[in-house]
Amino acid sequence: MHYKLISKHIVQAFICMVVICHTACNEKHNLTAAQNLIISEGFKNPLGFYDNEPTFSWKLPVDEAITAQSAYRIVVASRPDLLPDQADFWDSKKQLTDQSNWVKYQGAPLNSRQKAYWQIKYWNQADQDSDWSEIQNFELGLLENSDWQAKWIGLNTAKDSIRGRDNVLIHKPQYLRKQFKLTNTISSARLHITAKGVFDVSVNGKNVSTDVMSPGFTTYDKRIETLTYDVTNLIKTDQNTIGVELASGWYSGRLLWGKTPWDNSISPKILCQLEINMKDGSKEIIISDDSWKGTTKGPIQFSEIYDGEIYNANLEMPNWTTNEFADDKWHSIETMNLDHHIALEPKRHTTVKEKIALNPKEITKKDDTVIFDLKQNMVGVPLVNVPMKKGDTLKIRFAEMLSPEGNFYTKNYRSAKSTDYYIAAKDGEIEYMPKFTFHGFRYIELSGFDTSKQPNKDWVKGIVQYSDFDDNGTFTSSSDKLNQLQNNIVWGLRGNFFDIPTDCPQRDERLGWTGDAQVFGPTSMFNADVYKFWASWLQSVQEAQFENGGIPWTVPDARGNKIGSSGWGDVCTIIPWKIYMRTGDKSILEDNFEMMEEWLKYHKLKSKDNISNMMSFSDWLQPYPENGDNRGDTSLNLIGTAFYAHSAKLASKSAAVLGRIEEQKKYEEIYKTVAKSFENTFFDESGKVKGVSSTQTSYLLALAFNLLSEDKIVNAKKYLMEEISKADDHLRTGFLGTPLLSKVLDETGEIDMMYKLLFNETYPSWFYSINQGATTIWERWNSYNKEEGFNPQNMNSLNHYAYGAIGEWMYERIAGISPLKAGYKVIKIAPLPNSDYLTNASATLQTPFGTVSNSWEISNNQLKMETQIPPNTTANITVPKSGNNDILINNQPLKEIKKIKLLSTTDNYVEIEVQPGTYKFTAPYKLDK
Ligand code: RAM
Repeated sequence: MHYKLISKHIVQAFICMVVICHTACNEKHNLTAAQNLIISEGFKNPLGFYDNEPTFSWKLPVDEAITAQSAYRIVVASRPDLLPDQADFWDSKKQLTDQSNWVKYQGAPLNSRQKAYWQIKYWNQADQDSDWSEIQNFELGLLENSDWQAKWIGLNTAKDSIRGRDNVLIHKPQYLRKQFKLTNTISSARLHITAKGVFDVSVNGKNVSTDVMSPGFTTYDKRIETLTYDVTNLIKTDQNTIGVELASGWYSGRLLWGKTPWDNSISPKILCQLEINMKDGSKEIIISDDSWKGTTKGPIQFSEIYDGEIYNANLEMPNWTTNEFADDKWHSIETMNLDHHIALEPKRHTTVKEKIALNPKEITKKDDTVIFDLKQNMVGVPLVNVPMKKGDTLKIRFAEMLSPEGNFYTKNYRSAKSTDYYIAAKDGEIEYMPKFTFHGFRYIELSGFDTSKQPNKDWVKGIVQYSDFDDNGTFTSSSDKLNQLQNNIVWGLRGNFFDIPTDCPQRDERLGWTGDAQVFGPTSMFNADVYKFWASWLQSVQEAQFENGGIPWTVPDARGNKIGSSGWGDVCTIIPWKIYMRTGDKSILEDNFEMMEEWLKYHKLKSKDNISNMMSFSDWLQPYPENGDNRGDTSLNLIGTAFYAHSAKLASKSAAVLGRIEEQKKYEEIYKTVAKSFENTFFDESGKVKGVSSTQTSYLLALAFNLLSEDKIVNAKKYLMEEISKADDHLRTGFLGTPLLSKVLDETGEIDMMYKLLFNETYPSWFYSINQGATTIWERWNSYNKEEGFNPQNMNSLNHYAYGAIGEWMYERIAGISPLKAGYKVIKIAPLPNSDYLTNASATLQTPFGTVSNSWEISNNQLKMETQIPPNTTANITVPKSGNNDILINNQPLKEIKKIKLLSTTDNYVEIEVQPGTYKFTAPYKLDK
């Protein structure tokens, strides 16, 4: 009986299994759908998109069954229900290729306002297909000036404005509004808007977006960016009101030098076009025209980028962006036609947003003022919630640092007043956040609050604002100071990616200095998803280029002197090339190739017999300059000639990628000729600098840019080491030399020296500023020290990202992740551990194919390393080790693993080629000391 029961159960279970297997085995299982779908330089479902020929990219899921892609199919349609099989815009059909990024749209032409839906599927290495991805979309903005019926409108604030510092007109911020009635039922509504100035727009009392300081800072004489918002839910069938706040921003505000190619004396203006589709198929359009009204008698009485904001709550106009407001006392506005030579184009990258909120960590009361310490230097605005008495003025000051005596250090703001004021209309707690200004600060000082109340930390927050991109990588190690350096690099990035890459965010400057961008750009690409940010700014660089090929010092150009600087203008070859290497997207080279060629003409123009005499800021802020000059000791001619050759080399490499054989040859020839002249002019037979000062940077340029013949290289390396030794094993490099140090010392095998320089605690070094309390990268190696206080020069920014350029080496060589082929199609994992300084380090990086990570740890004479390689790539991994013992991979001796290809091995490392997956290595490893 008992047996019978058991066997009955067995039989039942067996039948069940057969049934399950029958259904399951007959059901075809697709691979998991592709993920992280983006278009062009990293946009997810954008609205008001700029590009009607976008590219498509996706990532394959991490799954053992998926090592590579063998084919894809992309479908694009005008309606989601047409996907996948009736795609009316484009069906790529099954394409046999492993390309999973930057696939160009090749369908029907797409026009302004068009919304398109798309999805993809892929086939893996075994030709198994995946599910279709989720449906994505993009909607184009207004691509042509002719799409605009609106006019530029605004009050003539120039008329009654006062002239401020630098004789600049200080325009009063203005408030513009328009009321209108709709009678039909609304299906969808889009608000297209921009400004000559900066704006904030509301519809029926609701803020349309959380964007900050839109439309941002472009070459306004060539291009003004426009924004598109979905306002379907804000518009009603009946009365509606649009209200726009408008201030000078960068357009007609005070910019250092102020000699802009656009007319910065005009009163700020907006351009606004509300397009409404009705359910019955009809359309209505509301435009900015002479029917709008305006006033300057609103609460924001003053707003300026450098100087701050004045907000008078007594002048608040309740409900002014709603229908419940009478604007009969408001003025009629002026209109201006569109300028045909200035392109109106949808914004090419993401707007600035409020990204992080920092709470004060410490609070100090001094008489009737109180100082809040956020413990982090940052960029953005304060959000204050403070008790006040009616009629009192709250004064909000900022500082990046306090003097050792606890005093506010504002000298480095130079003429930027960087102060906000709030005038209270009643007793009680006020809430205020300035709108059209931003500040660089760690400390906030308040005065003018209700002193009967006890200040507390909740009174303020630091609202961190920067262009809205995501983080892209992480780096961490066993050294607290190195981690602090990483933190400072990241915060330098957050602080200076405010719509454009700026040199500094706090003083009367905040400009798109091209040299700084060239130096820091490569590192930024590890820490943040900034492809679109750079692509957009590079477009501005193209637009700002002079007719003779020169590139202004800052982009947009605020100087107007038509002079280019070597090492600065070379941003136009260096950044596109670096972006190409990190992304594998050829279009960045295509888009910028002509600019590179023009810039090379300028190099030629500024050279005689291939030796450059171009103006240059040179090795800016090199420490201990012999002549006391900010430009350091390295010869301007040597620098210019080195960059001439280097830019020619990069143009040649770019041409090769683009399949432009003629140009490739042409620029390779220029590189060779200029390099020869460089070598003959500046280096003697032994490879020693001749005729000009011998500096670390002279050798670094020669070696990093490969400008010497083989026989001289060995000696030049020796002389470089002598220079370093003369400097007591310290760096003596400024903006141009510093990013090359790690590259050259690495290639020369002087890893120990590079670690030494990086871990030096004394001036000049990265840790020096950290030892003095830095929470961001400083402009100078010695902007401040605890004994002597602040550097006496007033050009002394405490948030200047240039020296953060070391971050690239930290990711690539300390943690060990770099691209062997453009876009990380082939990944190189090759960390350089040095147990004198570190026992572990790790990094993760979002590459176009997915997450790559590497972490290593040394303990008990073993090195353990864990590496993650995403699908559709391969990797060459160098595992460091000591001695001739074998390494273990996932606990198995390497020899026994057939799937892994051994490339080379010595007593110091094993180099293998691997497929996607996660690998754990264990290697014998003797400590360095
Ligand atoms: C300073 C800027 C910038 C640098 C130029 C040469 O004014 O801050 O960092 O590139 O000078």
